[in-house]
Amino acid sequence: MTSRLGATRRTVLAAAAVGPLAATAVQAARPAAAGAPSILKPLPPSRFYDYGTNAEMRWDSVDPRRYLTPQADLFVRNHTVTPAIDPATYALRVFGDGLDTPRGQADAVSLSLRDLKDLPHTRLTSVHECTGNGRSFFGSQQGRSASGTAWKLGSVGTVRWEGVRLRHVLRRLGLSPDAVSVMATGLDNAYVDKGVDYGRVRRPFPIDKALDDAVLAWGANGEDLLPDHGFPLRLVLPGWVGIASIKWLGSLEVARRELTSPWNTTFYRLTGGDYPADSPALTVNPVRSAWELPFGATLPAGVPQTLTGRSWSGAAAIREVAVSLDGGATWQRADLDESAATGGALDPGDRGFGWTPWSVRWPRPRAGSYTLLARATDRAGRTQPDVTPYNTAGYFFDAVVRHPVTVA
Ligand SMILES: Nc1nc2c(c(=O)[nH]1)N[C@H]1C(S)=C(S)[C@@H](COP(=O)(O)O)O[C@H]1N2
Ligand SMILES: [Mo]
Repeated sequence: MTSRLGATRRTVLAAAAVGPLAATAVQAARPAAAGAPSILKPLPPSRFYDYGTNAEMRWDSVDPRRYLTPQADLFVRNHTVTPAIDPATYALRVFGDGLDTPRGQADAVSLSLRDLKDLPHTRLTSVHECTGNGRSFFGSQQGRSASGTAWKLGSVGTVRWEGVRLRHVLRRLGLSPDAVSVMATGLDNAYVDKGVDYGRVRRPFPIDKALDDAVLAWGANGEDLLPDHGFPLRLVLPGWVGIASIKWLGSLEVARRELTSPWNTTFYRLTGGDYPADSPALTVNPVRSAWELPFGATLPAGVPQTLTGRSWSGAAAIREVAVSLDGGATWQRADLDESAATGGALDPGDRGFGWTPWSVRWPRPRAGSYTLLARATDRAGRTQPDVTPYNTAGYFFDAVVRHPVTVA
């Protein structure tokens, strides 16, 4: 251990010493050709809804026996286009007055993938989810549509990330006790919307999160990250809104003052509806549930069924899932597969948590139309409501979703 840490220290110090030099060699992502697809991986219609720059996992394509979401099936949310980044010349730049030796952008410490992989490795399983997951139900279930990608419930997955704890990196570089805020910036193109150039996708987060469970991840489920999911390195802020987990991580600024970007001052806040004019930037994801069935699925009459689904929360593991097969007239407890969520699928030392698979028996379904409901409660005591208060951007739809099926 000491020799490894010793080597690491030398590497990082060497990197720091050549900071300005290395910084000039930092690869900007290769700009994508005009008309290039935003998403590079295949999006077969049997497994995805394709929205152009975004793609949603179909819950009816989820294999109930598989706990983690394969990268090939994971939703994609791109503000612009997946960039091509050469891992050999890639470097993460770290700067700011929150380092104990303050550094400007021009003399940022430059860390190669090798430098990062020489630090202690960590694995952490977490639910990865877009803030707008479920947005379409504001319109279809509550009669008031919100603007933005009309996700059903599939902009979510559970991933076992591999990387290094951000706290190891910051401690190794030397962190000022006065540091309060970290800004993560991606290497993808600047985000331009309705003629406004917002610059590169970036979002600040508190130093407490950085020192708690933030991970700089180069791997997912035992593979390198796919280009669409942030290759060669992304930030992961477990349990937080997807936008917090910046892909293609280019730089981290560590500061002694609160940093801001449009992604925490303008976007990703609850506004409109009954919300006050100002509300805090969104952080921890709410509780949600999905059935592993198509909407409008047809089930055979008289044949005993085992229906499956999953529930998840950004704050804690799931404690209980109540399900109704008759539109809410009667409720029962689903059988939770907690071994998968809290033990079985995880390595020792993995402090994270993923979603909780569950199942319910339907012994003798009779012909007719039915509405399936699932309402989860997490171990932090949060329960899915019947109605989610409206907000203009359609974030955090966490109400119980009415899932229609036909038995015939
Ligand atoms: N650099 C960068 N990071 C980003 C984004 C982006 O467009 N650019 N999208 C964010 C959003 S809104 C979400 S929900 C997640 C999606 O991650 P995924 O595409 O790997 O599923 O990445 C976040 N990180
Ligand atoms: Mo998102």
